[in-house]
Amino acid sequence: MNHKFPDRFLWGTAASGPQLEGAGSVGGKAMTVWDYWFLLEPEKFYQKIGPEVTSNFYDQYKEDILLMKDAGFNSFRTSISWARLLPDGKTINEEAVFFYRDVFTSLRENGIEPIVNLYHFDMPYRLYFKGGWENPEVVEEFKEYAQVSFDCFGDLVSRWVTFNEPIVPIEMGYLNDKHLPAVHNMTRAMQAGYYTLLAHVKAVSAFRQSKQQGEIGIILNLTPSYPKSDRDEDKKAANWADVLFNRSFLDPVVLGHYPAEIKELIQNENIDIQYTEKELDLIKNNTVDFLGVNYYQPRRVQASRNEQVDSEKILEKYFQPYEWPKAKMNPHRGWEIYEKGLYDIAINIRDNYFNIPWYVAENGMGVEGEEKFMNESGEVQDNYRIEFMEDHLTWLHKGISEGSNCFGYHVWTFLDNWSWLNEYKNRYGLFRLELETQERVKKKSAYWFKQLAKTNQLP
Ligand code: BGP
Repeated sequence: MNHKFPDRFLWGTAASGPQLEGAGSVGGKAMTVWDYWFLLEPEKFYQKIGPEVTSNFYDQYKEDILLMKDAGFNSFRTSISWARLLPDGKTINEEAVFFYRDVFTSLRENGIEPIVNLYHFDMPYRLYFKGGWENPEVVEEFKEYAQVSFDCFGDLVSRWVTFNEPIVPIEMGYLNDKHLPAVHNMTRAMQAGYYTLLAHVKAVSAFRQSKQQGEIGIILNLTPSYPKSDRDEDKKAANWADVLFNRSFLDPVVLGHYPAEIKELIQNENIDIQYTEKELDLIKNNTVDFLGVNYYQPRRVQASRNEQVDSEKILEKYFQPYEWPKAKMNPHRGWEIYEKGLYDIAINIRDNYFNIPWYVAENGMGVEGEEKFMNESGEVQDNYRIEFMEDHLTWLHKGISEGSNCFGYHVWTFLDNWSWLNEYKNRYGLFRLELETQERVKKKSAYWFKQLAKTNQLP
């Protein structure tokens, strides 16, 4: 079968400011919640490496953009830092404006389209202390930050993104202890989730009102939920997982309203959250132009076994994870690899979300201990990563050939970067980062990707 992709397909790479930039306390940047957490509890970080330096893109972006060009990328989706652009929330940091303008200009000069995201888990520290996404004032501040970004960079950016994976800080910070505030509280989770959505919607509305050129969207991590069996209880459980982890953002941003089950959950559990009808109208009238999708792994779900769960773990009443015996696991990271999930997403968007234009905003393979795959000249022979991309792209291609409106694929990531929970343990890059020297070394997958982008088809 001919695996040719549509004309003008974006072959890109994805990254985020806080994971790539470094310069954590340089260039006028204020602290983010991650800088703060690392200062406070460095022992919580796996390798005790904080976000201060990361991959030093701040100093090396010119060389890095040439590497991207050389690898055949025609698109780069990254994020700008709220704490860098508006360190005190009001005054625009001119150094940040210069830096980002120069990055976007250099990308364009090298034939790479910047897709710019405003928020990638990096809450400014001063706003965290105001209650973060639980405080409606933070929503207003986000709207202003979005407006400043459009004003400063609108001539260089034609695709904007409000949030990356908005559900993740909610799940990890309010139902888990992997992001701050590290609590287990369903009511707070729902409130913070709602205000995150409102912040997104207000940024979209500001974008439309200021008659910006270009388009605006959001990036969601979609995890198709597959039931353990055809039994109704398991199918119902899978639906709950889908509603909570996918549709709680997907439906409002594309369809303009929440799924009915969210109301049911709020009533069942007596969850008291603040909202107004006017805000719901704003949600209805500010849907996105396009969708970015991050896909790594699916969710396998079964009906809950326990009716009685403590209030910290309400969701266990609705569904429980299930280990599918046939799952193919990434032996180097522990996540399931299920390529067909990307096809299922493509068809779901086609059939249930107006076939909205969408692109893969992240897909990639994290590997621990990649040094062992190095050849004599120090080049990582990452055949497993090539196979991973090839298999996912084969299913994506099938989705596109059946009419799904996907316009690009972005691999996570260009260069090994710092990660929230594991720092540099799992390497994802098509280029290796030598931590001690900051040297960038091409991996085998970078050669493969170049060929793919050049021919616009799978080999
Ligand atoms: C996504 C995030 C990225 C990135 C990636 C890999 O959810 O948007 O920021 O980190 O996952 O995950 P990890 O770094 O935890 O292996």
